[in-house]
Amino acid sequence: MPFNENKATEYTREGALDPPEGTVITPPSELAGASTVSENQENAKAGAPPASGANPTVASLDRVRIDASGQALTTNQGVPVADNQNSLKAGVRGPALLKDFILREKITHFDHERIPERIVHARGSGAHGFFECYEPLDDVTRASLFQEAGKRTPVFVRFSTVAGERGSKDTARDVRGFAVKFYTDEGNWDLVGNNIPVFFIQDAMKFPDLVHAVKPEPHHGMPQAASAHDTFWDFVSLMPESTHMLLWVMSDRAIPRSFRTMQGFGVHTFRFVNEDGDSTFVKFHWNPKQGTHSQVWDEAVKVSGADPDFHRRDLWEAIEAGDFPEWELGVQLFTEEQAESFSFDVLDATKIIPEELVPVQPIGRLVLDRNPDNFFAETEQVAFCTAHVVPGIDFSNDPLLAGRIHSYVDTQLTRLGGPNFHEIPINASISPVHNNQRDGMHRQGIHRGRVAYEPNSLAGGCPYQAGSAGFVPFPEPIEADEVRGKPEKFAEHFNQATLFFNSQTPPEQAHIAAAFRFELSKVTVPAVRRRVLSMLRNVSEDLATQVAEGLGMPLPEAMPRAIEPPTPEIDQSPALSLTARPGQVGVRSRKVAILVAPGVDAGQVERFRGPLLKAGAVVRLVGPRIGPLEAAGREVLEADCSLENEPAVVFDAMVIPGGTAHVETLMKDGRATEFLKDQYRHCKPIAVLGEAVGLAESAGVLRDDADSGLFLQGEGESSVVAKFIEAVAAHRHFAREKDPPLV
Ligand code: HDD
Repeated sequence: MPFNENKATEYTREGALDPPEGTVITPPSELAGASTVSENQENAKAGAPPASGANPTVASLDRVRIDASGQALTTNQGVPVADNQNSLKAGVRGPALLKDFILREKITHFDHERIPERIVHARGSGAHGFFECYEPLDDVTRASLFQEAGKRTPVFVRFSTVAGERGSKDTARDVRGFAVKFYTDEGNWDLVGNNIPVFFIQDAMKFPDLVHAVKPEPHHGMPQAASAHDTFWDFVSLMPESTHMLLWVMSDRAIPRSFRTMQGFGVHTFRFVNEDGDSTFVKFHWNPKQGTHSQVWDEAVKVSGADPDFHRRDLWEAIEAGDFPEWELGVQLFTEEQAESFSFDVLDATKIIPEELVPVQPIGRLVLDRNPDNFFAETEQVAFCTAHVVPGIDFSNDPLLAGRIHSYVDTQLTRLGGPNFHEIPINASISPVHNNQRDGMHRQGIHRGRVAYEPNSLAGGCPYQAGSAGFVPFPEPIEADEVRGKPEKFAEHFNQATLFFNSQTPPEQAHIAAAFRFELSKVTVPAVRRRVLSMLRNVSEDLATQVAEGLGMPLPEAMPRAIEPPTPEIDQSPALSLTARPGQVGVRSRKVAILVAPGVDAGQVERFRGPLLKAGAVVRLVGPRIGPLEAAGREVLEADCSLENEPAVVFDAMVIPGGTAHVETLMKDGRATEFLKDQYRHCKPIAVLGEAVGLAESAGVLRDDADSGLFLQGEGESSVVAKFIEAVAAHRHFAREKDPPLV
């Protein structure tokens, strides 16, 4: 039984919000014991907490879960506290006494509550789940998680932004981290990736420079969570290897709609190693079943004010609602010989392997089905390290990866306070840990016996070396001189940037140009802007011209190339466009606003609300204020939120029903017009019915036949609902987009 069995009802059970003094709350009766992850999933969907023992990480975390229901307050030493309001004084108006150990313990603990935030990826959100293998992969890897069809391995996943501090906003233009800790039965494997398959730099030697350049400028600490400033663009424009990554970061990939709607990538080339010791190169891809969807820039900017926790909330709410996000893990498998034949180097993290050259094979799925109990204990203390690999998975010689193998373990020493961070419950392996490492700050394990060395005879030689059953590094033959340098193919920086740009749809290309224009318009030094333009000339004349025009600058000479570029294998790869993965979930968990004011046509509200809810959308009635309001037929509706507390940007689509008095009220409320304008500008589906068409006209929202997301009454209501739902599933309707925006 999970120790915190009251968690599921802590917000709802009787008396939870205002317990009378001295109440003892009886825990809910035991859950009928579920024993598999899937039974647990069913439980979770039915609103019940997962049963213990089903998911090994749940069981190991149960040991440390704490539930204070029905318990008296104590000190950290377990001493019951009689009075938690008043410090101990010499007389009620007299001085506080030093011997008040209860006050001192409380304040001292509080004074030390914070730990250093992650140097990068400080802001993030995590969830528990499992990975399920589709088919045995024993021909290529001996990694235990890939040995059986249907085998489930528990995971903890953390998504993050990179540049912003821990308290910054979710919707910054930035790369997103996608880090997965697999608790395999042969140790922990951390696949620490991003939502973009390439990186800014080729060698870890440049990582501190990159991060110093993108972080707030050191003299005044600005800007927060933004790359739109001089030092970032100064650095990257002097590092042409960053060009390809810049194209991705200026694309809509860097402003995802949700963590649930982004891909993930292991970025580097890794190795799979099988039982016979044969190696196959592998690249990892996570593809969301929810589809790949992004925001538009104006929306991302506004969301960061309306709800800085937008992505965190979205992930949390979807999991709480039982709408578990899912990704398919795909691999690109290739040999050394194939790698050599490519026009680029597979050890260069600024390059992808186009899917046309090596297809992505699906090998399993990842499901996130449980929110953490405690943000600090789990999401903050989780320590991902690229050095954490398991038998069957090994590194390549990517020089960026090499630096990472060192950096992640190293950084945890400062962040988590010493070498025993592996014992923090969220980091602990579920397979047994036995070695002769001892002591250090905050050691939890109590090792028995007098032997802490190997070889030994006094402990029968235990723990003994596992030999070939253990991790055996792939014996790559190497004969080389020590040298600081780079292979020849690393010198080509523009071919894949061009491939990426040419593979985007016209709206995506327009967004990339607008993003460069915005970012560079924040750069104050003209020479830096010029240098970026000179880089872009090597990517696309069209892109460079658009950005130069947007900045009011002439086009400079193209940046000299280090080498004559090899002929690329392909010049288009449709998989690189976000539209390649529309997703399979329809409108599930999309947020739809129905604007309501007194006198609204309640029939129209219901005609939309019912089918949308049935299709799995989240529907909110948004009124001038929250609470009850009388609809046209005297029916009372309840507004869940207001134009003030949930502005348009937090919704995916909107409906404005008819009703004379209701429309008159909305016409007089500038926030309603603004709501509609934002939905329109952000290319979201809109249905405007009856008298509300007048509101749309006065807002400048006009019918356009090319616009598949705009319904201005006309088409007969019954078909409008079905078409609107289809339009919500399609997400954005860029045919209406203009730069600058019309509305
Ligand atoms: Fe890194 C965190 C991903 C290059 C050094 N990195 C961090 C996280 C992710 C990535 C997702 C957050 C993990 C979490 O949620 O706790 N990093 C990447 C990717 C890279 C990359 C995909 C390139 C392919 N990183 C990179 C280099 C270095 C680092 C080249 C250093 C040489 N990264 C770190 C770090 C962090 C980190 C300083 C900060 C906090 C942490 O590790 O635990 O060690």
